[in-house]
Amino acid sequence: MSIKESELILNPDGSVYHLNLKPEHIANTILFVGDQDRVQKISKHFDIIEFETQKREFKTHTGTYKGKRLTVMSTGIGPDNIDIVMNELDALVNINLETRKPKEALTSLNIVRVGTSGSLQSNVPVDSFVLSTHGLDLNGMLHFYQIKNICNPNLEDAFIKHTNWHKDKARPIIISNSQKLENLLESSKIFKGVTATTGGFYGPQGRVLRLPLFDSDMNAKIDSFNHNGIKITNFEMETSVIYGLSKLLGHHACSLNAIIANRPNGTFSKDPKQAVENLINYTLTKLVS
Ligand code: R1P
Repeated sequence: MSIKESELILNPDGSVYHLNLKPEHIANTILFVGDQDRVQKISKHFDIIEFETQKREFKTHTGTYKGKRLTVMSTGIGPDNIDIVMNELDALVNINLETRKPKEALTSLNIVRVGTSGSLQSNVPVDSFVLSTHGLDLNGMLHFYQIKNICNPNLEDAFIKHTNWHKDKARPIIISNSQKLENLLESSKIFKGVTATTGGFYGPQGRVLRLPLFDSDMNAKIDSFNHNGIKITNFEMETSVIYGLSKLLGHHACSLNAIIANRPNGTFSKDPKQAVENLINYTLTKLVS
């Protein structure tokens, strides 16, 4: 059965609807950044840029870095955008866009997020890097898919109990990264931990401007979670859904985070641009090592 035009929407030139990409436009290793201005901050290091496009917040550059073909793409902010990015990227490699049928052989992409993030632990300071061993999904988008095989029920139950997670909110899901990519990207210089992914920046991450929170103790409970040494290190807005959809679709994913804020200490990086530049250099060096 071929996938209907309303379900897999293609532009008149045959590219996928939101990303504006055709299969030949992407490399097997793809760097995700939230900010569209960060795409150029990565591709400026490339030997050549062979392709570039942008539609809405989705900006893509493909080229080579020290001979390795790479794509860098901005996802914009949040889990909802990741649903679009992951499904359309997967369609580019695992669906024949002419017959609109899934291909028989699976192509697995390597996806590395190069993001910014807020630390939840006072000993994970601003300007450090965190590699996300797991994504803790506090958002709920993944519940629209069949996620039974990618969950960690024991760890999730421990988190639900510790935080007294309210039954009316989506059940938190904890999804692991790609061990293969962690092995490639880790080093003794960076922190590792569980990254909590929220569907908002203010209330969902415990920030109060004018609106009171549903549970004002939630950040303190997240900070103090410790299950056999597994702790939640940082907040951001994409990792858990990148991990979840990558696992479901058969791709490899790992998230690297430049810590630009420390929530318990109330501090913010004096030079967040430099922190991001340092993480970009770290990531590119690791990818060709
Ligand atoms: C919020 O300011 C945004 O910054 C973080 C969050 O995940 C969210 O997307 O990441 P990026 O800097 O990669 O966008």
